[in-house]
Amino acid sequence: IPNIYEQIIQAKNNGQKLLAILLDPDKIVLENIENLLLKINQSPATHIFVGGSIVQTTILEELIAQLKQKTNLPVVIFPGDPSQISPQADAILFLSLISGRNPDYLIEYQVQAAPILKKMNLEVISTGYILIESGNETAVARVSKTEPLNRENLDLVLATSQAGEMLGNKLIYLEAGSGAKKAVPFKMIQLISQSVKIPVIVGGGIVDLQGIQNAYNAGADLVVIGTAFENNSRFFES
Ligand code: 1GP
Repeated sequence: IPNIYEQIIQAKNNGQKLLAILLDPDKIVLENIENLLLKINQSPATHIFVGGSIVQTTILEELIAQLKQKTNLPVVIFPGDPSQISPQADAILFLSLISGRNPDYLIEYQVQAAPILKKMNLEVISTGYILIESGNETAVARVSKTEPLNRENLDLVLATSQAGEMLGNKLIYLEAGSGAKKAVPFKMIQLISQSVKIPVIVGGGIVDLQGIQNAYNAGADLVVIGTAFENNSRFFES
């Protein structure tokens, strides 16, 4: 079976668009998990991302175990920090927050995580993670203590994405931040997806099906939906 990154590349080559539901372990009530799993299985999602800026609960392992048992979707860790690594998942986005200038999120956490990941079978997918200004302060900006890139400054986002690709990242993630007021601009997605060869993930502040479609039309290969599905498990039925 092809690994998760190979599947993403194959989908990109075939023009097939991907969709990830982001589950924040802090916001999941395990008692309601059956209903959640049902909604996920009925949804068009192709991936489940698990993680958050700060995860305080201990349900991470139980949540991933349930997801692995009761869905067929690949479970990908989208970590806020090295405490969110679990050997039960299929892969991890090995993020470097390249829009910011906080060394902890550029290299320190990666140094801490590397020996842990070496002992596991998790597929490691290096990802250039780029935070875009979104009209409100999001948890990523607050927790990482970094400034998002100006949403008008296409040149800087472009140079950052290109640098991310040249550094060997396998994915570029354009992130407006969870609960963003404004999603990543159409023109920005268009420019970046035309300018780098690697797949582009887009997320943050997408609240309806049209928003997902717009991101795809602009060239996004994978769209991430967190808050909208969290608030309404029938989101994909609308
Ligand atoms: C956050 O991109 C994801 O990392 C999803 O954001 O919660 O706004 O959908 P939302």
